[in-house]
Amino acid sequence: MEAPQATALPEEPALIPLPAQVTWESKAYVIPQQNIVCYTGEGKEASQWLKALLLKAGVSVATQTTGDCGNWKIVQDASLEGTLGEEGYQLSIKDDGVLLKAASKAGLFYGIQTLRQMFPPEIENQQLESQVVLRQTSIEDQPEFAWRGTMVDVARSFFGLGYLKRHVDRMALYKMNRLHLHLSDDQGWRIEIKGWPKLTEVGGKASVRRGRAGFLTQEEYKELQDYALARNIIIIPEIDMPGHIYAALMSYPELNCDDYTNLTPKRATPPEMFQDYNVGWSKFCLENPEIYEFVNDVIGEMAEITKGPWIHIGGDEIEDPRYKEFVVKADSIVQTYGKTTIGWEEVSKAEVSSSLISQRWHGKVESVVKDIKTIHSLCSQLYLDHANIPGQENTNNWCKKDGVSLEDTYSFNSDDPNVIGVEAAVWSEFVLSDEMLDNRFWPRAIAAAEIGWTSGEKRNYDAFKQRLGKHGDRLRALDINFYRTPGVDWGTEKAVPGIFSNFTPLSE
Ligand code: TNX
Repeated sequence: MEAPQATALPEEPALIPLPAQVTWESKAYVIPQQNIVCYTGEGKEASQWLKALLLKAGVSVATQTTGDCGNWKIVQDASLEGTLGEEGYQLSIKDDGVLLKAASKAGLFYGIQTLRQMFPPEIENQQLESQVVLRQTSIEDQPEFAWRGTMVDVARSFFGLGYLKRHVDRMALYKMNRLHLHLSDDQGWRIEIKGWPKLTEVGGKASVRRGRAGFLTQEEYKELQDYALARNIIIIPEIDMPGHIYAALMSYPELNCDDYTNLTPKRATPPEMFQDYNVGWSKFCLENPEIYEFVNDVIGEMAEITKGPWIHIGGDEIEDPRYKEFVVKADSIVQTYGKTTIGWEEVSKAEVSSSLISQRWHGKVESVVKDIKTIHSLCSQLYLDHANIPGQENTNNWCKKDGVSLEDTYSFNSDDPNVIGVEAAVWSEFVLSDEMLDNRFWPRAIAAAEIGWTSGEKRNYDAFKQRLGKHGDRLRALDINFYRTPGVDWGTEKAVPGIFSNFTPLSE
């Protein structure tokens, strides 16, 4: 018989993504009133994240750098990369406290996100009043894939700095690390380009029907990027070219051919806005060499303000005899600015550089470049603009008529060594408010986070649903208007004041 415990044993926390290895002990660790956090190496930021978490638990915390001293120890040691990888961590909770180790700041950050999920969900929006009791454990964890992303289409309907920062926070909780912003399309232009100011003066005022217009200034973009980097998330800017470009063609009519022969059919002509949903009808005047000045300037400015190594050039859904020539040139311009190109899978029809990363969305293109690296965004699993359940209003359904279910997202499996990871995309033709975007991403983005992090043999959909349900209170505390997937026990609903206040239903 076990000795009676002074403190009730907390149940095993429902961690998402599921760690590579975890052992739960039948013992508790009660967080004391006085805490000391010690850190080594580059552990300073981690110690600050941890301090913030502990302060919300209502206890007092001091941080110090001198090694092996407190009840919370954070160890950053680059030599752990061999065992833990770049983003992995080791976390142990024992009688004498908590030890977190990683090779990098990223690994430490993830160890802290794991701890965060062990705290009561109220920690997300209020100061705790009762003592926090953790379950003793030892965890060794690292991601399956380096690329665990989401994409937000801010072009059709705009989502600004405030929403994007919240989105970054939510991604970080689930250990996602890439945020791809679809910054331009036929319906709008969303990033300030100083050399071409009309892009935002004109294109920034446009949007899809009933959508929001607007744009990020370069200052806002940088602010978002720093906010994301502090949470181990790299921003990937996409300027979609040579098609999906009407917002630029509207702002600078000289980028069109004479008589607008590059617009076929002429769904709109400058200076008229395009507010519809059609794709594949606009492109640069590809025989006009001046378009390359534009491409060079825009990529140059984006490269200058982007800290991450990638620039996405789009490249989807366009037919033109000069398409391949364009893609090869755009790829080489990106490289001139010291960045690596990403493009939608169509770009791999051209002889692009071997460093280019192809983002697969329909999976039909056979790449001419051997062993091209790919991001898996297959629409049947990861296009979250599709319905959560059959018949959901205001969703796309061209890829899968019945929508993309939570299980569809979860069912990803790949043994292709060229796949570097996964990315869940929300296109915003019909996603016109923050609440609607929340509904499309969550909880399916959590399934995307787990397929990106946890290896295939450890995943089980039923077990995932069980853990996911236990996140209901946390998602509510975070004010996320998540879709209450049937078949998941989301716990008791609590009214969150004001949450639906600016919801505008779409029926006409
Ligand atoms: C295809 S995926 C598109 C987008 C649309 C989306 C709607 C891709 C590269 N292009 O322009 O918004 O379908 O699901």
